Amino acid sequence: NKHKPLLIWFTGLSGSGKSTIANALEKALFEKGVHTYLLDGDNVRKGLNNNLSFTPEDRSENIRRIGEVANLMIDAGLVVLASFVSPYRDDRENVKRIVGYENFVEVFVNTPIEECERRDVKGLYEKARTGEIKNFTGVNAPYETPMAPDVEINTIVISIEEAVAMIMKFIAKKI
Ligand code: GGZ
Repeated sequence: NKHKPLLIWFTGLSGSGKSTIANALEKALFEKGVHTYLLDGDNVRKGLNNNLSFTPEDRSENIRRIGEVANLMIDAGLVVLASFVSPYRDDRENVKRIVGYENFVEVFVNTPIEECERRDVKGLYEKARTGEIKNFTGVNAPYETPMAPDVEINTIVISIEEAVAMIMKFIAKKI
């Protein structure tokens, strides 16, 4: 099955649903015979970027390296999905420049922080509130919302299936 390479970049708060949607999208793409690779905290921050923390500088370096890795994967012809908080506009813009504007799709998973905190899947918001975790995005570190995302998803009102369909529709003409 022939298709063009692409980077689908998911940005949003911890617990917003980025990885859940990215995983569901990857499955849908696989079923269409598209070759994908999903980059996320689990496979990047534990390996390549295991020397990086959550200071603004380290987050920028985290995102820069992910952009460069995604660019190599694009060279290899893959449709790359990347799921990272990526709270800084400049860092996301830098990734876009690295892979080329035509190869970049930005998906903003815009779930309100109240909902992310209510879910608190990993108990991290609780730890951030008590001060056990410093620099936690949305609590004591900033999140700069995308100005013009290609797709925007609020998981309070949009199901995973609907989110996948929205992204599929947007990328159909690109891959
Ligand atoms: C934000 C943090 C932090 C801090 C640990 N701030 O819900 P999660 O657990 O699985 O997703 C979050 C993940 C964020 O890593 P990223 O590489 O995506 O961040 S960035 O793009 O900003 O570099 C969360 C966990 O790691 N986590 N500490 N202080 N999220």
